[in-house]
Amino acid sequence: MVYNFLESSTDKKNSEIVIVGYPYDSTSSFRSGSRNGPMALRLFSWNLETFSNYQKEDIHTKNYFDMGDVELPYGDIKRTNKIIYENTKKLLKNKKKIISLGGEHSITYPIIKAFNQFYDDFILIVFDAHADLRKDYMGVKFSHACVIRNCAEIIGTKRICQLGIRSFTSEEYEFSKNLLYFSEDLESFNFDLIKSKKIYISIDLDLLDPSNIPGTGTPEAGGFTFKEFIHFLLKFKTFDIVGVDVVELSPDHDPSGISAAAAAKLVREIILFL
Ligand SMILES: [Mn+2]
Repeated sequence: MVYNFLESSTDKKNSEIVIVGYPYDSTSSFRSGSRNGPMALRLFSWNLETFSNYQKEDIHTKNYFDMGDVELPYGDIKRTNKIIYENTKKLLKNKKKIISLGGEHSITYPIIKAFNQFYDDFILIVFDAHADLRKDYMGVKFSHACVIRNCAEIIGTKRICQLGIRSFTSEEYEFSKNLLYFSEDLESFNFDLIKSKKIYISIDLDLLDPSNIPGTGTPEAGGFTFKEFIHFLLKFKTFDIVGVDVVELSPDHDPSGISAAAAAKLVREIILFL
């Protein structure tokens, strides 16, 4: 078994980028398994070149350290939120750029809470098939189905852009009208909305079509290809990206491994634009 992301540095202190796994999947509304996401992603990263065919750069031009997975108490979302929040704060205090690996999407809430203490006006860009704007899911406020609504409580609706969203309730649709941006597609995004802003990017892998990434907890038909998404994502390269998370990889639902392979390739590209 491989325990770190592709050829990552062993020097945490001098690494500008830290990769961290949060293997949490206790509020998954359909099928669980994303607790195994970070390790599967790491394993498949070793199948990649360190040189990016898209950006024509080698990730060894960056210093990136993989601190492994943080141990979390399954079943206790409040305690989990606290641990993720404290860990994120500690990394930010040490001036690290963070790539957080899920686990389910609920991990984004404590991360955003911590980021908001360090960067007061960053924009949250969310790529997802689902709006995740419910007030609660069967009475559970910190469910992964509510994560962006919870983020809005911290940073406000006008600092959130949601792209690629193709699954929501009528209430979520109404609420989405308060956001800075909300769209089912990618290409019509107006980059002027986020001009000169710091950016945090949250990527729920079910944004992609289930034919490209079948290994997610809540697959949703009608998504993007890996190629479409990566080319769009790279348009953010000129922005000041302060942090990224990649969530909802559920490798046990995809014995072929193509989901973990795609997720790993995505993280390689993210290292280069941080
Ligand atoms: Mn989703």
